[in-house]
Amino acid sequence: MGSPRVVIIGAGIVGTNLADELTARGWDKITVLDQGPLPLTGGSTSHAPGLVFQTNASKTMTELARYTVEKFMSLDVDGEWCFSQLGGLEVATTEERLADLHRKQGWATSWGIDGSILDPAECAKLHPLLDEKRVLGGLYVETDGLAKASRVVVALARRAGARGAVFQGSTKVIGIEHSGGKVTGVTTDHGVVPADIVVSCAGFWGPDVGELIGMDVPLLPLAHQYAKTGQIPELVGRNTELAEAGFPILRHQDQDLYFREHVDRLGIGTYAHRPMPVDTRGLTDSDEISDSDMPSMLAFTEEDFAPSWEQSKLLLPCLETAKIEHGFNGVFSFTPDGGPLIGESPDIAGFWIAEAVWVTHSAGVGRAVAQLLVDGRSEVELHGCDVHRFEEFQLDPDYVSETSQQNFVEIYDVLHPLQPKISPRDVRVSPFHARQKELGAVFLEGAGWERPHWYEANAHLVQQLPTEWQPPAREPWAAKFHSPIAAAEAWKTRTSVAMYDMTPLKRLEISGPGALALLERLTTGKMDKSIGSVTYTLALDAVGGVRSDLTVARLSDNIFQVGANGNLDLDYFRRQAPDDGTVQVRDITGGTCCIGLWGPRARDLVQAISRDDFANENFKYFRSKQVRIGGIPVTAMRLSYVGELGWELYTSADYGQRLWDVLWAEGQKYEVIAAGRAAFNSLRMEKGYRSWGSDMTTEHNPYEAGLGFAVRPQKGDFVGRDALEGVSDDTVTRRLACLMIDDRTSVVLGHEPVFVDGKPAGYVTSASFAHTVGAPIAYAWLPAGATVDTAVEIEYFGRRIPATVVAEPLVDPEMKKIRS
Ligand code: FAD
Ligand code: THG
Repeated sequence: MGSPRVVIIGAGIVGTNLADELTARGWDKITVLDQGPLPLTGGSTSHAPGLVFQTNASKTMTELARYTVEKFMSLDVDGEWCFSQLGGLEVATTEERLADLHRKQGWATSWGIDGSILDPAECAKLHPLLDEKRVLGGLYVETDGLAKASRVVVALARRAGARGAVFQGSTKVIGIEHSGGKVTGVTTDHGVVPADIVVSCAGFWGPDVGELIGMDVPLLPLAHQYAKTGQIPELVGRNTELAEAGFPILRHQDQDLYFREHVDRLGIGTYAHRPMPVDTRGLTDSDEISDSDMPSMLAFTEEDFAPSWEQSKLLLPCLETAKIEHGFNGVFSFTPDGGPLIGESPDIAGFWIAEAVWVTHSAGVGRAVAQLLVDGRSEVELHGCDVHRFEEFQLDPDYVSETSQQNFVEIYDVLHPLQPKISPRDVRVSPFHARQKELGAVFLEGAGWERPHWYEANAHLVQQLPTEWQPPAREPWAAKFHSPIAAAEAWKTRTSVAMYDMTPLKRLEISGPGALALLERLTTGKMDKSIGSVTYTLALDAVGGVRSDLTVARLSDNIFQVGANGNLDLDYFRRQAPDDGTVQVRDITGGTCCIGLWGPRARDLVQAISRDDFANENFKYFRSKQVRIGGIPVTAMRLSYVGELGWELYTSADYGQRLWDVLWAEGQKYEVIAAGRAAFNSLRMEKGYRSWGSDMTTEHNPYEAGLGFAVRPQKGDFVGRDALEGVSDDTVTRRLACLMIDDRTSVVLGHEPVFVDGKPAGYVTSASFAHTVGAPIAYAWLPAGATVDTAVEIEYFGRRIPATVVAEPLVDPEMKKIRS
């Protein structure tokens, strides 16, 4: 048998890392093709200055970077270094940035990277070219440094070559061959190369290669300026030609700048200029490459650099007498959300991409893709990197262009976790949108949907809040994109009744004679139940990691409605469905809509305008029914993510506004309100309900996540079942724990490190003010030993906030309200 034949398109830092990682796993039929000459192909890697700052808000990205450092540290070419661990220094020149560096230092701690906040004198001591007076402080990460990208590709090509991989330059892929929905090889300008698997690592040419096979690759090539100065007297004699640099790599994000040494010169990179989209059709042809002329290097536009040059001189006064000697506009990839793009074509099996990857994450991505191909699963959790995370409209080239340019502009900005997208907006609106606007909804965007976070129409309720419901004032950061109106909306939900727009919740219809069998195989719960049953269940991966949590409603023998978490679920069910026509998987989100009608008075309200029976005996918890409400056909499901009596009311989009209106009109007798996501998120946490993607991912098994109750091994075989044999609540070593903040006022936001006995022990996944109990709470991953009543500390902007592990759920643990 042997290993499959793999063609890798692109011999940049991603393609060579992948070849290395695959051959390390014993795959020996690897061919790496590049249109440019080897080893320097003229792609982005050929001139990358190679700064590696590992710390990122994303745990995954930080882990990919950490592995890259570790791997590159172990490489050399004839004794010459591939990674120089000079340390990384990010300086602050504004109070806002200094605070943000504290927040970032928290992320470093959360993800297991050592970082420290330095005062100006310490910064200047590490990097004496800095003007100490301009700097308020810095974040120093000792393990950051410089990757010598052009040498790494040589080291890796040699190693992979020695293990059998073939590297072939000056060979352009001009077609992808496939038959029967499977890839069979590539066509090049020198003929066909057969393959069982093709991985495009074509960098910013990704969309062009994708087009060969009709696959959307949502990235935008953008130019980014990099310049080298002439000789700097202060650097003369400091660095050898080999070492190149001695000071830490440096970032000055307040001015969108970064710096490194090139022996006795300085290199300056800037993102302060206008976004400059690049059309790959206009680039230098790959067979005419030289050091100064290659497709990824465009002519320097000096006027764009001028303000950055002035700012550089202010931070590094030694530049005042220096000149720019050489500059260029270098090309690399940007994406709508800044993440990389990894995944297999939805249509042609065996065609993969790994693109929009920085040098910083390249080895991590190479390993992840190799693991996906060889083992079917990457050890680093990848949902934020999966190309199928995007909704269909997000693949449109104009959308990709606009949002990727926005990402370029914001690359070093201090961004709040709730920061709203500015454009495009109003891409997807629910049928209730007009009514929501009338009620003064404050919308934030998610997956293109306009989602009310709170309603200004409820402002008057804040004055009516009973004392115990009055929320404490928030410090400015936690107060951003938040309103005390959320407290009033939470109060009304728990004491009266509220309408929540659940339309953006991803909904799939899985139907056909094979639907039941598919769901039985892919989920942890029993699916062969009566019509009208609703099941909360999990989809696991092969090793028992949680790939999603779902609700499955059986609407008829062969029709199931699945409440899901996002496009990855759709992609998964589509791929897993048999291709014999016995199962149809349809995304019904946009054609339908949903109102969550929740609160103690929900039944009274809905019963008043329906002839169907909503009494507890006849409409039990976790059941669904086809009903009519105010004359509108509705699929009602009795469940509630906010943990109250009530229903999710689904109807087709055309009836949506009418359904809202009839509920609203009758609801006036019951003091109904419209409520938004700020309250929603708080209520779901109080009730102990997890949010997939933040609280748990494939990294965690159900027992660790507190979801063991949803696993039914006795039902028979399903994906992940065997892997969980012997695992239980008692065997896990870490757990998602609920924390309550002791001072009852300090709200944290997520990703903060948690300390047990003064040592970093875990991190916050989601957090909110729990209005019903009158205290901020947080969920956090902690060692299993941190049981109820354990005292912990959460670090927030450098401050330690005492908190305590509490028993959950905090609200209605006996399910009295929700089942009444
Ligand atoms: P590339 O190196 O571009 O490789 C893709 C390869 O695919 C190319 O060799 C190309 O010839 C080949 N190819 C494309 N189409 C075909 C085809 N049809 N047939 C055959 N071959 C094909 N990142 C950092 O982490 N730190 C930094 O400090 C940093 N600084 C940067 C500064 C500048 C000025 C620029 C431009 C980028 C910088 N980057 C940095 C980003 C980094 O350089 C890139 O993200 C990275 O090099 C991309 O690697 P890659 O292998 O995906 O792409
Ligand atoms: N509604 C619907 N589908 C969904 C969500 C939703 N799918 C995705 C996401 N949200 C899933 N998350 C949850 C989390 C908890 C519950 C429902 C959806 C829930 N849990 C009960 C509990 O833990 O007590 C389950 C009880 C049981 O299994 O009987 O209700 O919001 N449609």
